[in-house]
Amino acid sequence: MSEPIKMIDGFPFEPYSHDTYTEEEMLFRSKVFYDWMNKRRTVREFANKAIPKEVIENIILTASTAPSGAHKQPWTFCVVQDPEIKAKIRVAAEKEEFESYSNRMSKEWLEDLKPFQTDWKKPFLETAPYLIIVFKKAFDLFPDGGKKTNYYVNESVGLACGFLLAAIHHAGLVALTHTPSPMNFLMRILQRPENERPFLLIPVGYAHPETYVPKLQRKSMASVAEFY
Ligand code: IYR
Repeated sequence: MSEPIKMIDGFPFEPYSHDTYTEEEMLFRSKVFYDWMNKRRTVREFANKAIPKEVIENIILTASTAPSGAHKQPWTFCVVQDPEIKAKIRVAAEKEEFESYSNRMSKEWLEDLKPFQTDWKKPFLETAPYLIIVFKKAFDLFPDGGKKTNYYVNESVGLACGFLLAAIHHAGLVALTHTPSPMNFLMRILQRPENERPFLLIPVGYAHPETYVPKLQRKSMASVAEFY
């Protein structure tokens, strides 16, 4: 049966329905979801184990359900599985990261990163079975060469990345939100069009079986929220 469409000012609208819950169910569901999301951690060591491509596709479809300015969905998710391209990305990223850790980052910044024990070496760019490189589209490009500006691009792509990380966690996989800086080399290696800029590089895979993550404390309710 087709959806009853209502035209408003010449534009089609469809009925919206969604699941609702009793207060008791909401309390339970919100707590279970929080406990489960609270288990997500950034992981830097990956098992060299394959993942079906369809899982990655579902994760990307989930990310692409994020809200965006005027529903322009100003993002491209580039999925790299090819070992040769991964190797190229690693070489270029390590070159920039070596420079950043040696000269570009402040003493305070390096001090703040010590608990995470990061450095310029990025082996995960080759061990993770997939690299998802998220590009933001400042404007849309049309085949006739026309351009149209997008809106709230950083907010939109940031939201999509949040959805992406939640979907990765939901699939039982792990990810790293990696920001080699500067990351223009990704445009060159992946030959992206002129309207795209790299936003985040997200290796995805299974966690290495002997993974340790920094012991972190998340901020309390009182320090992250104000109720008026
Ligand atoms: N981009 C560098 C440095 C780095 C910066 C921050 I802020 C982090 O939270 C982690 C790393 C790197 O990826 O190593």
